[in-house]
Amino acid sequence: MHTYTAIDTIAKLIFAFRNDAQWYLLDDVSMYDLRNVTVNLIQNGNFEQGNVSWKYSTPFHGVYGGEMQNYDPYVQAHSGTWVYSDGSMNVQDFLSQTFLTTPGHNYTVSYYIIYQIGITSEVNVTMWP
Ligand SMILES: [Ca+2]
Repeated sequence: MHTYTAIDTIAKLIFAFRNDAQWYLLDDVSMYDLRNVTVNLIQNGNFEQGNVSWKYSTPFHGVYGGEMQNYDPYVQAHSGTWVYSDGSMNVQDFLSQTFLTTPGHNYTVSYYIIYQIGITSEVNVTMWP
């Protein structure tokens, strides 16, 4: 679990994945304003609505990039049946979501990542700005 102090009225949570040649599974992403811990600011954080609310990009055109998956026999969701899986090879690809923030408020992010270690495995979790 990490905390973030907002400096603007909007913020973006960015996941960057690379795994040669294995997979990451991401599920149950949440972002809470510590002054209002009842509202998850991340839409579709459990991926149960499929491919909505999230923005996927693969600017370096890696193969085995990320996608929402449902009932895949090779993946196991942490909640429900949907999960995001990503095996981007040689380069990173990105999954992000933008949400509204209040400057000065502190936010806490949490998520579940399951992975198999490959030759090169890296995941970066970044907040912007
Ligand atoms: Ca799920």
